[in-house]
Amino acid sequence: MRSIVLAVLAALVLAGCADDSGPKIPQPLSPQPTAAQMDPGLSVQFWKSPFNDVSEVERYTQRYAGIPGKAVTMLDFDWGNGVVLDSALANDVGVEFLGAIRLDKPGRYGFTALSNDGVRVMVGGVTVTEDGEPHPDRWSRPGHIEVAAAGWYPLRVLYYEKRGTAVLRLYWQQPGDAQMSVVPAAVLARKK
Ligand SMILES: [Ca+2]
Repeated sequence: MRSIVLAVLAALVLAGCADDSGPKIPQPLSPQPTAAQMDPGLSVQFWKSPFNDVSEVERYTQRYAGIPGKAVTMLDFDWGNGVVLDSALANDVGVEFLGAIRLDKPGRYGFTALSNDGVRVMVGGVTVTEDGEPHPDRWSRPGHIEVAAAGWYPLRVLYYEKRGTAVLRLYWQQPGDAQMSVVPAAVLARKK
């Protein structure tokens, strides 16, 4: 079932009908970091609040200091009814994941997230996909970016869990890929 859904998503991205606002150009990290300047994974901060939209998480990140969590190697989580990461919270928790993603070749990249509840994914300053309202497990509307040069790009993912079950998985489709796949840990890192 999942492979069928992913194939449909891939077709949408390839057809370009998932995003009618034209190519979005992400900005790479400048200067580009060396491997020695990077640690694997993404940094994590939490906020406790009864969020009802991912834009409220955005507002919290700008107004209030978050609670630091343990870094994560990738975004591939199904917490069920349990606690989200090391927040000690199973409900009403917002999360900011910060770091960078390595895009190894120029071209068109598609992104989608399987989430429960809301999610926003930003690559190189571009909001590439978002599904902001509370919802059961579902994929966000796929979006794409046009990458001019290979390298490291800023990655920022906002997420919140309102109540019930919680899921977060980040998928991408690299240039030439036939379908979406989970973004691997090997291309995620953060500055030391
Ligand atoms: Ca939920």
